Amino acid sequence: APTDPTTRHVAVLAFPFGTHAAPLLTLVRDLSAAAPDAVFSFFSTSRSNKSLFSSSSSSSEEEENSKVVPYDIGDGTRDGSAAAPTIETVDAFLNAVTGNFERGLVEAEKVVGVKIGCLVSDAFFWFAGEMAGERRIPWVPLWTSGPRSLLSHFYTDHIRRRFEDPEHNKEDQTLNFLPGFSSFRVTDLPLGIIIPPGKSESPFDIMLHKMAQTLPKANAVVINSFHQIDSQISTHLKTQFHKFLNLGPFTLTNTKPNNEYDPNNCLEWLSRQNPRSVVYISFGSLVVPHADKVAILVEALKESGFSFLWSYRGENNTTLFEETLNGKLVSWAPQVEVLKHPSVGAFVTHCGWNSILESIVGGVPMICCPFFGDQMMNMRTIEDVWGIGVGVEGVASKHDFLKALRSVLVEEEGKGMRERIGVMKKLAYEAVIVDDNVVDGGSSRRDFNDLMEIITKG
Ligand code: U2F
Repeated sequence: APTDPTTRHVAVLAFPFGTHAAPLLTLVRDLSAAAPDAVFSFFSTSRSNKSLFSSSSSSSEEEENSKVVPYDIGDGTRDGSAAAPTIETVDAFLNAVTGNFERGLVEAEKVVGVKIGCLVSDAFFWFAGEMAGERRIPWVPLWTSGPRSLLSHFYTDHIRRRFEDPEHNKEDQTLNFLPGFSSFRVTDLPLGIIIPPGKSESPFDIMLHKMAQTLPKANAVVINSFHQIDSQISTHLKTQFHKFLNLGPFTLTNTKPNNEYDPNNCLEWLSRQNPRSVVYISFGSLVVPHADKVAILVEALKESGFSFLWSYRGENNTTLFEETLNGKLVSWAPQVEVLKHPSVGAFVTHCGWNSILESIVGGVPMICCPFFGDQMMNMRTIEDVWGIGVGVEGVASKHDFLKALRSVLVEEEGKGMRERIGVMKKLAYEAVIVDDNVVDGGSSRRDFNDLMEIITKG
């Protein structure tokens, strides 16, 4: 079928590490489906593009007609071979990235033959705001974590001033001066907001700090979330930015099916387990838990008798997982579907934002083991604000894990968590309703239409 003639060109700048580029691509595909006359030039590293564009479930014909076109840009290493992200590979990428993106935009304009009219980027890329400013086109940054961590980054300067005051520091470690944060403490803040005494800001910290200062200039700050998940925080952010648009959960708005790639037959295995009897374990795409932590969790699982499905990244230490354990160890699981499966009763997670949303959509309470970044704050939100999980922090013992497993899967507490997460699940589904009788559908649909106005104006 002939495709619509291209009259608009949107450039998209992805952060190629962790689960950042995938939700950005989901958003861009949804935008593309709604704007058939636009071409979206999608910039990421070749490693990131390869995994994103090959794992898509589209047919080759669809791919051919697709108006989302990947462009590879250098990752800051000489041969483009940066492996697993470390502080060094991320810094090398950041050092090279602005020049690489600039050259990429010029190339894409030549290829498409239409000037870029809008810049969509990962929110980390504050400099995309400047690039858009120079071109006098709209800038739309996507924040890939939750609204609370965004709000705390936004107040970086304010928070630093507070905690630099030695009196305040001594007596009061709470964040009660931020709206909706009275039960949060300074130790819950995402990394990079407070710089420990004697240390200086890393390139990553500087990027986050500049992001906080630049986001108010964006035409709209968008997020993979829904307003009702934390309406007080969302409402406050709406007063700070030109527009703050909740567009998710993306696993529900997605115009393409979610990744159901299941090479290890996890879903079939789950279908042979009892309802709500399985513990699903995953620490996301970056975290490799220390072998001691793995051993402790294995011990707790053994003693508890619960069966488990573990998407395992780490040393190949299968001797830990003896045959006596009723569990399945895989290198990849179709997580979105796993969390919707009735056999799954608890999710042991590092508290990455995508995992949290997927757990809410599945209605599965969480056992939280945060490692870095926004994960401490996400854990505190799950435990204290939403009451849909329990935290197992720091140097956890077998006893701590056992207690957490029992509280979610056996005790009365778990029942309350399931009820509360059930309410959130319902709100998530309501946010994405498309109802022909209701003019704009649910809140995330309305916000999406708002975003379309910005994209198609450019
Ligand atoms: C960084 O998070 P991660 O990439 O480590 O973790 P998540 O945000 O939880 O995303 C993991 C995604 O990978 C999918 C899973 C999630 O969508 O469904 N997945 C899967 O499908 N199968 C598997 O076997 C394992 C994973 C960062 F570390 C966090 O702190 C941030 O919150 C996050 C978002 O900015 O990015």
